[in-house]
Amino acid sequence: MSDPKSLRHFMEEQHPQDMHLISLLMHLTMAASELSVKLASYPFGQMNDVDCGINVQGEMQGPMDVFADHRFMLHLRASGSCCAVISEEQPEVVRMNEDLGDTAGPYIVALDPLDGSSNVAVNIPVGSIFSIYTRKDKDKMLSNVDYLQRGEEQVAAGYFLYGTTTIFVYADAKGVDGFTLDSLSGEFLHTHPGIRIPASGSTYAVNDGNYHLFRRGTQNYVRFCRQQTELGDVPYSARYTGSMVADVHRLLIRGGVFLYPGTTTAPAGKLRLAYECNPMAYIVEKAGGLAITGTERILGIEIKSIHQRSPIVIGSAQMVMTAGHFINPILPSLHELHL
Ligand code: AHM
Ligand code: MG
Repeated sequence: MSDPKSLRHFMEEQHPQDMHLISLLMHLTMAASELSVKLASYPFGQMNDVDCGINVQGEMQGPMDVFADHRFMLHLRASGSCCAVISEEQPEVVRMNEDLGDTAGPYIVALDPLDGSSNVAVNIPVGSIFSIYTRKDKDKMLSNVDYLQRGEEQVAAGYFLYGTTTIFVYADAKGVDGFTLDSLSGEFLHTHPGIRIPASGSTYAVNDGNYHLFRRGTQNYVRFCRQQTELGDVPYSARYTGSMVADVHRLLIRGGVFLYPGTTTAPAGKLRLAYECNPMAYIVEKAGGLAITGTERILGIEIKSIHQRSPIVIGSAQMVMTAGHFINPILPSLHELHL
């Protein structure tokens, strides 16, 4: 078997005309490599919940959140390919060169620099998630028309998973591919070509502690997952890490479903549309899966604000449809959802 090709080689073959996209990805991977080194040497037992401030969602920022946001911002600026960034850690859109009339690059990036960061202190995998959009009109000043694009308008999306190895999963119109960081060469190598999600799986991931806050349909689905068959088998195992990237990566490779539903106290759930739900939905759908709110397809949602939240059910298409029918008995068919 020949040696796996590098990410740069892969991108130059796939998108030979798009130097901006290649530059953007190379800079995103540089930030992720730095983050993986920093995470691996993070002082054991030191809490990431040393208070560094509160972000716009009212959540505490730890040192690693701040570091991750800083490194991604720095590299996105250096790429020269990105005119604006939406980050979980920034209250407003960051325009890369507003003073010069927003001339930096054609792409807009939505970013969760360090997802699941409360897991850092207990050595559980965390991740980074991003979406890439094209600005609508390079001759006009940037505006909400550029920032608030529906998920189906993404040109690419990806995540980095800092686990036993650092993995990069990248999706665009051509499909979904996985790359593993080779710590000797510092390169991301093409180790998972053409990822396709299994149509079904044997795990479900949900924060069961919220069960009593779920609506009736969601509770019924969770009970369905827990129940025994007539033969006494238990068809599903529960798997939930508190890091969406780790949970979604598992289901992308092995099949399964992940839910972060709305609750009676938080009807829109917890996860943010722009930089958590939309990129994950894009990746999973490009791999043959599905992502819905419970009532509609995530990628079709009209987005009204950059930090908007959305409920999500994502994973193997059959399992998502089953969950969807518990949550909303009149859910359209798979075919209609994709229209
Ligand atoms: P974060 O971006 O502040 O880290 O929050 C997102 C994370 C997801 O990775 C994960 O699925 C979810 O929050 C877990 O939330 P909970 O602890 O409520 O189950
Ligand atoms: Mg997050």
